[in-house]
Amino acid sequence: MNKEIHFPKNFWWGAATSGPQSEGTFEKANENVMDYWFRTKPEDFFNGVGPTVASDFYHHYKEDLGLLKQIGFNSFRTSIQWSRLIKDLETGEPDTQGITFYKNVIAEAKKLGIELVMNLHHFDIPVHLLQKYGGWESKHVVDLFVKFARVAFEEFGQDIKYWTTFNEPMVIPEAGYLYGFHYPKYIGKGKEAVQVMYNINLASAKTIALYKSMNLPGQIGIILNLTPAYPRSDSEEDLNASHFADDFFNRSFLDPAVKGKFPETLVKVLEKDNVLWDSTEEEMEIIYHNTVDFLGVNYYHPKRVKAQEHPEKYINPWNPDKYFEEYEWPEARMNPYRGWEIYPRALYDIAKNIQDNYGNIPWFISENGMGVEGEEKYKDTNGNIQDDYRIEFYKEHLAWLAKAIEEGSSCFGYHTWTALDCWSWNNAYKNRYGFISIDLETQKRNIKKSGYWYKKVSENNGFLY
Ligand code: BGP
Repeated sequence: MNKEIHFPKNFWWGAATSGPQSEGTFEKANENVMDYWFRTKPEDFFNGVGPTVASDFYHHYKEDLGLLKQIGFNSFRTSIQWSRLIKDLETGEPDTQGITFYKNVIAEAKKLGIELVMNLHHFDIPVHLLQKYGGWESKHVVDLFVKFARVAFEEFGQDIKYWTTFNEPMVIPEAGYLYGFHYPKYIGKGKEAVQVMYNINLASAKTIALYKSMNLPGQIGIILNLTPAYPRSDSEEDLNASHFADDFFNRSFLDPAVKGKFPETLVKVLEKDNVLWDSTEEEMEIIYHNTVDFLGVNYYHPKRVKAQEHPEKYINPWNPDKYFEEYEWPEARMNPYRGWEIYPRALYDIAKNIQDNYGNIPWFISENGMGVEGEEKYKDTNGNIQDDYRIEFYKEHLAWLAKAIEEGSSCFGYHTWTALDCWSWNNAYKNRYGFISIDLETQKRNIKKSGYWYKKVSENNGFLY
């Protein structure tokens, strides 16, 4: 083939991680929901490994940021843990050790010339707020989140130019209230899921309003996992199913974030089924007036959907599965380790959708990656993992992204998941995603083949494909 794949000037090359998945729980002021889940039920985690040490970024941040520089990063996303920054969750009184840690990280990134994107919530609500108020079901928690954001903006707002309010907010109702794979692990709590979805949208808008009122020298956005819902066929039933899945899982956050309002088709269905969120006109105004400056898009795999054959099973209690069903597309190419479909073309479809329907708002890929189990078997004699499969995965995705940019998409960067192998919610260290491997016994870091490859891509702002 040997086509030149090229990206615009100043394109972001980097990766994302999150505080709770990389720092370890050292010296934290409070426990977040994952810390608590692990402490009380370690058997839920792969090989019984929890977030206690994670990649020990807390102690290794200098070395780690140096490694990122070495493999060509010009930008990097991580998150501030609410449970680390804030000591008193009600008053918002900060923890001095927490402030010092994040200040050090920010100063180091600055020294290296790495643009830091700082996210405020990565599934890591302090567990106390879940136990006392029901977490994101509560509007009081929305206001406590804004208090936390204020501390972050006051302390770090002069240095951080790119903020994001939430990472993959849809995962909170989806995984925590509908399908039970994140704590509090509820299954089928549809009405609560809808309220959580609304409250988080409100929290994001209120945080944006606060940020704008503080006249800080930066921008604020949100990170959404966009999962295109491809219908099984062109039949009206399958098309309706894909429309609903898109409304519920993508547009429920994308529309308020960019357009300031929820999709009318979604509101109608929820109203008809009597599960619409509790809201006030004043809140809707806040959402309307506080949209994002830019968007981050996490993409891993698409959804393949068809009409639901047994809607009656999902009426009482109400569940969005009433309107669609996922199915296995016979032509799907799968990542056998993570069980997710690999479908690079979706990046092009996402870019087109943003271009055509969301005013071509500036956006970047904020996560994209391939989790692989048992990577040690690909080690060469120097201990470096030869992850050619990952390079292939990135090339395929980047080629589609480049095509969209050539056709006018406003995408300004590409961040993978992730930089250094890190701990993950229920899979712990089962699937590794990094450019840099970590030996969990010794904490020794080793750059994988993909890391050296990425350095060249960043230097050349492209690659031959
Ligand atoms: C995204 C999350 C990340 C990360 C990634 C990989 O949804 O934002 O936190 O974990 O998925 O998924 P997993 O670790 O479950 O394989």
